[in-house]
Amino acid sequence: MKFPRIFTLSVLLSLLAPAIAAGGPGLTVNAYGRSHVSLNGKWSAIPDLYDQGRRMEVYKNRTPQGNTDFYEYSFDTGCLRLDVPGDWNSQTPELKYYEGTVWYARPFEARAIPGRRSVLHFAGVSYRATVYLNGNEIASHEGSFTPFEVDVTDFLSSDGKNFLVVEANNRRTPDAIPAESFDWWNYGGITRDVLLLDLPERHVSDYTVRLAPGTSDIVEAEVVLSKPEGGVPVDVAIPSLKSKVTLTTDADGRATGRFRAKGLKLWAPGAPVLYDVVVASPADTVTERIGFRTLGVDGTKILVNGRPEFMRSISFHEEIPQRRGRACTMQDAVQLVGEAEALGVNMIRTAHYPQNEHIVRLAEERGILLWEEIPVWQGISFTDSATLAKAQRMMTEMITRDKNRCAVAFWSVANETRPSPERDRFVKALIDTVRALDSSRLVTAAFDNIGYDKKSGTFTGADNIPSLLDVVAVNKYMGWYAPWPLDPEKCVWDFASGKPLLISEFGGEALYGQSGSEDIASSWSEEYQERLYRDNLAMMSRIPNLAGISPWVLYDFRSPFRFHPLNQEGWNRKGLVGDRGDRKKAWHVMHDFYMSKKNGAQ
Ligand code: GCB
Repeated sequence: MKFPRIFTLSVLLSLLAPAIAAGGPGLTVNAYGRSHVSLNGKWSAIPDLYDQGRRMEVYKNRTPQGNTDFYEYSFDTGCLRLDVPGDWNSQTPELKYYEGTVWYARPFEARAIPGRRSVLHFAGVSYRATVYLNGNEIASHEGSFTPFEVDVTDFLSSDGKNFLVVEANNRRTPDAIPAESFDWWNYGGITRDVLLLDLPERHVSDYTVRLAPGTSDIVEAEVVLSKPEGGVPVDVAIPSLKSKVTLTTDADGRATGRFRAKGLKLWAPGAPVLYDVVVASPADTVTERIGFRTLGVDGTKILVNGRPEFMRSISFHEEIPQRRGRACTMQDAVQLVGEAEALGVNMIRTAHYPQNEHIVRLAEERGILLWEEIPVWQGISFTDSATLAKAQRMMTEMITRDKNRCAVAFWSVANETRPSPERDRFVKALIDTVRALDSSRLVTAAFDNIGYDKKSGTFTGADNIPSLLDVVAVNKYMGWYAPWPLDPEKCVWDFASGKPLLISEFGGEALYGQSGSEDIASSWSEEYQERLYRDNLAMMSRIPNLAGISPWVLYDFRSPFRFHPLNQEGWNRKGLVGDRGDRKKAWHVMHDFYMSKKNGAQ
């Protein structure tokens, strides 16, 4: 829910209590495609270790008026300045390990314009955000990796001079998602773009445009207007194909329909085709590049456009290792997606959370499929109904943001969660949420409770969730966390049989440039990692329902509990590429394997 877009003054005054900004219908779909000004750039910042800023009302940004007046803060003189988008950890040494509150502030110019709405769009703030405009608390949001918005039209000052404050807090808590411990850096701050959208009062707030099930040139569209108003004509068109339909809204301001797009070429991995799709109501026109493809499962195969596609995947975190900071710009996306592409992938697992839209859109432009997930990572509070509601909201925000991205093939609901009645209930509820929101994609989850069963002589595991999924994924660290119980060439797998199985993680650590024995894990050598890759690929070739592979991980990444003083120094070294961008020996093993798969090897 966000602020209703029309306020009378009295309603406004009674609503000076904060709104909870959330996703779902409250998000403007395709925010980057709307008329907007960027509020990126240098922001003033005050770290607030003891959380005293609220008591001191720093968000009011007062300046002393008389001789006896003083305030113990200022966003002006000598204030810390931080780049937005950007994490605070990498911008100043004092904040490298900081977990707490930082007050961000900046002025901007904007006036309310009759007939238009001004909407603040935050692409991502880590982890909790409270937003204040001109001294009023106007919104709050929890979750680092999904966007939120607030309509600020009625809060803009009449002289056009506005002061925006964001209280960002990244303290880890047991009820959060992810919870208190996770294997990546807890970057804090306004880590993604901030946009001020300029929308017509009656605008197109949401649309879904995709292929109708079972067809290859029938496009189905659902459009929602910002006001519940019936009888409004809405056009959906693909001008380059000269195809168009005019729909009419129902009383809720919603219109649905289909049209034939003759000559439509499908988007496919490695052969991306995107069309300018125009959605127009009498008051608003929005254009977005959209691709069309079909997805399905046939037994143990994953089908894209009706053809089996083996997933040659890689995972990465939203991190630029060389900068020791969060990836946040299109240039960063070019680096990450480009390095994935060089490996020969047709899919990226964006681990372990929805990554920024630059990454998602670039992957789609380059013809790379995507797996997206929310950070339900290991130790979530499965017994807490508020945590479940949070996960469902994050899922809704992610799907709302990316439902028109044909590159997204998989929504993943959980990573390495251990079976229990509470966990089963939680994950099942999330699966139901995903299916209710989007029936057009494959639902998956990654499991690590698979082991070698001596009695049956197979790798197997018991879990209630896989039967609810379209595609089952397994993280398995043979040769690293688990010793080989038998020769890799002799391993037999029996898990999720009859369904497509992805190995969604495997790997081991190596320090770039370190040579040592290929037989000794504690050599942390490139040779050991290289051998581990060869052994794992040999094992995987014997998994009957294998539908794809996603090694862990593209780049070494920062993780506070990777303590080894010589080999890790705060880095998880499972990267195929080191923290300075050097490709390790195992990179070549994977690259050769993907090239041979690409060229048709079974
Ligand atoms: C996993 C997790 C991943 C970790 C990885 C590791 O299973 O899913 O987030 O980073 O193992 O390196 O241990």
